[in-house]
Amino acid sequence: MIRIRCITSHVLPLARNRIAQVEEIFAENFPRLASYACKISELLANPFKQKYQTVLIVSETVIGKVTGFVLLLHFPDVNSSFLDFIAVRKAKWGGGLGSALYGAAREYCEGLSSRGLYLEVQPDDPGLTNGEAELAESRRRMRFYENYGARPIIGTAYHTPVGDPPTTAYLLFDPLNRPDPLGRDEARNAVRAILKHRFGHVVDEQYIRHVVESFVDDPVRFRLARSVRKEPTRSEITTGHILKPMVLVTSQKHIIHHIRSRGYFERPARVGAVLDALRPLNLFTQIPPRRFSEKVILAVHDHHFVDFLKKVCTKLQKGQPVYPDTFPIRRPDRRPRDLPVQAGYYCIDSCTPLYRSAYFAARASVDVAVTACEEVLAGSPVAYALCRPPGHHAERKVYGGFCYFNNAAIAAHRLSLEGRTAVLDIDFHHGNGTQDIFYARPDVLTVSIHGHPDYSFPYFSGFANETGEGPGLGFNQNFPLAPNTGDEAYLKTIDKALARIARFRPDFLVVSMGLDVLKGDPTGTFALSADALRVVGKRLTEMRIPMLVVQEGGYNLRNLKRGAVAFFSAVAEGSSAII
Ligand code: Q9C
Ligand code: ZN
Repeated sequence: MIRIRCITSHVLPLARNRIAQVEEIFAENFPRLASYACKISELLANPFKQKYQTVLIVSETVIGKVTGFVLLLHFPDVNSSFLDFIAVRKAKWGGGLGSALYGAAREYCEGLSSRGLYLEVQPDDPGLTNGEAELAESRRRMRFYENYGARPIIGTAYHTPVGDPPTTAYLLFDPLNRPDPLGRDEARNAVRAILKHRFGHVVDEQYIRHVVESFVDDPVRFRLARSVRKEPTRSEITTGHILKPMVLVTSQKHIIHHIRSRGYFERPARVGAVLDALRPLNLFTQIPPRRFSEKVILAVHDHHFVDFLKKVCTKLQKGQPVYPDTFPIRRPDRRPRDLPVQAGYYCIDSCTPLYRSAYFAARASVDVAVTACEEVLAGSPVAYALCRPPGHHAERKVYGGFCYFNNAAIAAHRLSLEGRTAVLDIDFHHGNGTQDIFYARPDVLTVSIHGHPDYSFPYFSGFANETGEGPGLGFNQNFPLAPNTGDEAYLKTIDKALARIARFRPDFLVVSMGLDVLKGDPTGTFALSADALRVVGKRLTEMRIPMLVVQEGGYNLRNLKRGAVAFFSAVAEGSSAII
């Protein structure tokens, strides 16, 4: 099994590791161009410095050994792409790796609606090659590309030798399955851009003009395929391997967690509803969660609290609940000795009972969030942790509001070790847990938009004057909104919240996403339409920050479906801008 991923960062540890491996493969395949290899990192670092955007696509094994790569340049001004390098590890020739990589490159270009993919190939004509072996190799390559529908452009001077020593190349054009003929001016503009911006160091303006003006046929003429057995069909040439840039993580382990008491709206069917609605849209690569140690939880939660949840749940019989009984109102810091009595010490409400399953489900939910978080660190522009149970009401040493461990805060803390991190909480309810965990920290900005606590759970927090404390002062912002808030007022508030976040200049954005903001939620009082969530999704991508979306609430199944569809269709549309 191989995975194909786009490397879009140059700073994150995983990306750096992949780039280093690409440099090795580069040196192995193109020893004469070794100096170019070290430029890859720089090209990725400044994607808009050149007139083209550099995209590095790698194939890797499940343990992260890079087996091959494609370096792709996209020229937005002429909406055309250029295949700069494609190579695989020497030991890995054959086995379809080349096809998987080239297929991925094509898929990427198609995703950009590129007019076509240009590439240079060594001539496959006897007069222009040295010896039989080279000729055979050139023919093999040409056959490979012809099979995808790529053809050499003929009747131009593109192959005019250039460089020191002079080299000759045929220019191929892969129309990416588009049927319309390639117009002369389109081709001229693309070729000018490629020669000027990619090969400007070896060709001068006179050479460029000579080559560009040699394109006279309109439309451009192509050499007939010499070797194609049959026209490839779309299904044959898509690899099916490339990771969609948006990743979704979820698990089945939450299903055991099913509390049937009245008013407990947080039920297993919520996850299935979201998955059923998203599946046909095919927006995500779904990956299974990995198991993470308790350390990730202990980084944000009190160890006595974690121990309490683990011990009390593990000791329960199946079906036997622990409800908080007595609350330490007069002695808030006095932790009772008896484990079940500690529920009153750690829990903020009377509606979140503990069962045996709660701890196990909560751990699995954390695994989902942290797995998705690792994908963001690996360079995914968007990862969606479809968590259940939710987490944002869980404070450092508090559970409640259907939440046990704070999935979003655990992930945000993990991200904050690699870069500036902001959390935007758009669940209907105030994210008191996330606020509490980062309240004194200036390195993680927390912003929450929610039903005003005068009218809504959690009632005791979420007021506008809670702005952080100590070094964290100014790094928490609440936007409480009145009951019946509609699309217009809500979207204005989103803009304010995003302006605050933009001012913080985060490297990562965690979105605690609750679909209980939609009209008709049994726990919320807003009157939002799904279209509002579409706008929210779009605005978020316009921030151009890699984003981890963590599922929080949302209890009306129809709302969960249409809300997720609206939000993620908009995010998918904008995700290519995130890098
Ligand atoms: N019996 C989330 O959306 N309602 N939690 C309390 C009192 C609690 C919602 C009702 C609503 C919690 C993650
Ligand atoms: Zn909620």
